[in-house]
Amino acid sequence: MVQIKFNTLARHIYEEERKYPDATGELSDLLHDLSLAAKVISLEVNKAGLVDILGFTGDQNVHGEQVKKLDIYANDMMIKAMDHGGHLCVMASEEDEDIIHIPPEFHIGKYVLLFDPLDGSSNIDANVSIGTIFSIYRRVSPGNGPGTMEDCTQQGLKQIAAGYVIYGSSTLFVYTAGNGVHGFTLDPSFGEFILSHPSIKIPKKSKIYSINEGNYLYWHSGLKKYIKWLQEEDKSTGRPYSSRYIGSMVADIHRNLLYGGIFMYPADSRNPNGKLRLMYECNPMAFIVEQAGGRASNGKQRILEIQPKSLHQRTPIFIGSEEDVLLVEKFLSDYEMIEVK
Ligand code: P6P
Repeated sequence: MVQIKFNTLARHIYEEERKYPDATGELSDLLHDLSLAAKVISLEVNKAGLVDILGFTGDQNVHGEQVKKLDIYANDMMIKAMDHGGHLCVMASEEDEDIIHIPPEFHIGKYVLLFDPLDGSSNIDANVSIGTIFSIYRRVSPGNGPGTMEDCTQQGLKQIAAGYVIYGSSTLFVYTAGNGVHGFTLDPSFGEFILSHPSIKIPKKSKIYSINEGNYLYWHSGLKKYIKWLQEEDKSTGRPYSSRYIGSMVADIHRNLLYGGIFMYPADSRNPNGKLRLMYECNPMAFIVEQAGGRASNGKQRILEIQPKSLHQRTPIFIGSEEDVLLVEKFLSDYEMIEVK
């Protein structure tokens, strides 16, 4: 059993910062502010069953989806926690159609924050693990004024940090700043995130696949063949694989990150670009999984290389253990990607 040195998220972030002589400490402050937002959201998520915060608000988000009260709370908390730190020039959220400007009374910084405040929220009432996903870029628009949509629609390759918080049996903060993937478990007794998963590495090959098989009829023929191949018996390739699908992207990918696995949300005949969002779901998860030694593509192209066309655009995603993603790409070799408008 490897002895993990006792370390807090705050100390880990600053230790990482000191490895870069020209670091200004701004990214460290950003990550620290995000961990604060995570603690506050975790508090509400973990008592949601007690407080009358469950149930629909009756409102709809920008995608016409019913919004749960916790979605709004998490979104508001992220914005309130992040808008005055002086490190951001602009933010964007799954819950807001347009970009979110920094209030004029606060200092404008050089970073950009994109986030899905509460991914998997349709599972809230069932007490299934849900999560916050975040992605950090440097601004590319000129000057020191408010950030722009151009700042919020950069290629995933340009991310300088990304992470997620999973609110489950415990609250875990997992992040990468380009130097490996590290996980921290919240100790609620004294409100600190403690290093619990140093340098996470995803197994190169797995025995787990995650996909909503209810959409089987609408899949490309190559994907149907791949899933049937996974279900055949062949001990030499570890088949049949186990099917594990929670319906909460953060929870499914987190399990696969630790145990190995491939998570798939493909395009299909009803949804030509899939369901999941490129900028604040797929790009950050792709950065994390690649940093852990895995692979993430849309079936044809590396997720991080996709040139975004719009803030809320969707993309098919195949993400996880490298050998598994490479193999599904082979089954999809004759699949024609639908151009994102
Ligand atoms: P489906 C949750 O609503 C979510 O955005 C992701 O967290 C999850 O992976 C996916 O949608 C589940 O979608 O269509 O399988 O219910």
